[in-house]
Amino acid sequence: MSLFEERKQQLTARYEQLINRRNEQLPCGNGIYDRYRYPVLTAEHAPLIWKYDFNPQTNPYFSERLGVNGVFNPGAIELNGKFYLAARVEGVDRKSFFAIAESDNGIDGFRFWNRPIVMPETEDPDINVYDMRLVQHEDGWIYGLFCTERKDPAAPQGDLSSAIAQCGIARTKDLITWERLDDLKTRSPQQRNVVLHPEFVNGKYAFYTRPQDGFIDTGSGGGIGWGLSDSIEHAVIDQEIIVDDRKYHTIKEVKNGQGPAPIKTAKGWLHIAHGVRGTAAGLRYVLYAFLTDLHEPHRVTHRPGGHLIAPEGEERVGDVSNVVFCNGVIARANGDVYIYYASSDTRVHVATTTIDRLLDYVLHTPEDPLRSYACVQQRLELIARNEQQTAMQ
Ligand code: M1P
Repeated sequence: MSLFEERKQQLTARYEQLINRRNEQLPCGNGIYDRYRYPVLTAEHAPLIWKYDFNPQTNPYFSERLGVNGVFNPGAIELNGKFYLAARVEGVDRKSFFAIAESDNGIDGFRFWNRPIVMPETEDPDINVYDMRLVQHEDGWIYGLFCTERKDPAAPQGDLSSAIAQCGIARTKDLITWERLDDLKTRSPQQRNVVLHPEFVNGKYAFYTRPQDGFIDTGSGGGIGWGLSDSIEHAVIDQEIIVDDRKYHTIKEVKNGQGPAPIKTAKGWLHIAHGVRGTAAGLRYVLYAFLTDLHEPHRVTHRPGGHLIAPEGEERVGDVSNVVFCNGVIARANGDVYIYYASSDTRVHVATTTIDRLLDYVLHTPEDPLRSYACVQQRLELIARNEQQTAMQ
C-alpha cells in the first residue's frame, strides 16, 4: 500500500472514531448544570477534505495543505429536532470562518457539513469574521450577527495590530444560503458581542451591544448595552443604554458581553454573558447569568453574584488560556437547555441543564455584595439557616 493510501486510511479511521465517540456526563456537578467528559467540537473535527489534497499525484505524502488551528465560539440553533452549531473555525493562517456542525442529540456526534458557510462580504471586505450569534427572529428569518474585523485605517504606520470591530449581520432560512445586510451602525467606534433580541420591542429590532473605545480596551465604555433600530436591512442605533455595567472587583471588572440571545421564560428573559477580569497571568473570562423583565428586556431583575461557569481542567489551557466564552445556547420546548461554551479559544464543550434549574439559580443566588465583610455576612446567614435546618432533622 502506498504511503498516501496508508495515511489516508489511518486518518479517516481516526476521524470516524472521534465523530462516533459517545460523550459522558460527569458526576457530582454543582446542581446548576452538568459538564461532559469530552469537548463536542475540536480542530480534529474539521473534515479531512477541508485540510488534505486527496490527489496522490499532487500530494504523495497525504500531507495537510490547509490546516485548522481551532474550533470555538459557536452560535447554536435547534431546527426540526436537530442541533446545529455555527462554529468559528480558525485556519492556521489565523483567519476565522463559519461552518455548520450537526448532531442528533446535542452532546456528541457533531459532524461538520461538507462545506463551510460562504458569508458574502459588504463593499468594505471583512478581514476576519467570528463569534456568530444565531437567532430565530419572530419576523421569520434566522439571523447571524457576528464580529467583522478590519484594519484600523487611522493606525500609525507600522502599527499592524490596531483593528476596528463592528457587527456584521446576515440572514438565512436554511443555514446554507446567507444574505448579507449592512453592518450595524452605532455611535461607538468599536462593537463586539452584538446580539439580536428574538422579538420586536415597540415594533423595532432590538439589539444587545457592547460599546467600547478600543479594540481590546473598553476605555470609558463597556457594559452590555441595548438599542433599537427601525430597520434590520440598514440597522442603525441612535441611542444605547447600559443594561449591565462593569463593576470594580467583580468578575466583570475589565469588560463583559452578552452571550447568546436570551431565553424567554415565564419569569423573565434569561441571559448568559461573559465577564472579564485582569490577573497577573492575563485576562480571565468566565460566564455569568442574569434575568431581565419580560416586558422590558433591558431591565435587570435578578443578578446572581459570581460566575456560572469558569474554566476547569483542560479548559484552562489553549491559544488564549483561562477563557470560557459562550455565544450559543439551545433551549428546547421540553425545558432542556444546552449551553455551548468554548474554552481558551480552542475547543467547544456542552453543559446541560433545564430552564427550571437556571431560574432556580438566578432567582435564589444572592447578588455580589461587593465587599469581603458583606460576603462573610452573606455566608454566615446561609450557615445559620443550615444549622437550624440540621437541628430540626
Ligand atoms: O480571547 C477571548 C475572547 O476575546 C474577545 O471577546 P471580548 O470582545 O469580550 O474581549 C473575542 O475575540 C472572543 O472571540 C474571544 O473568545
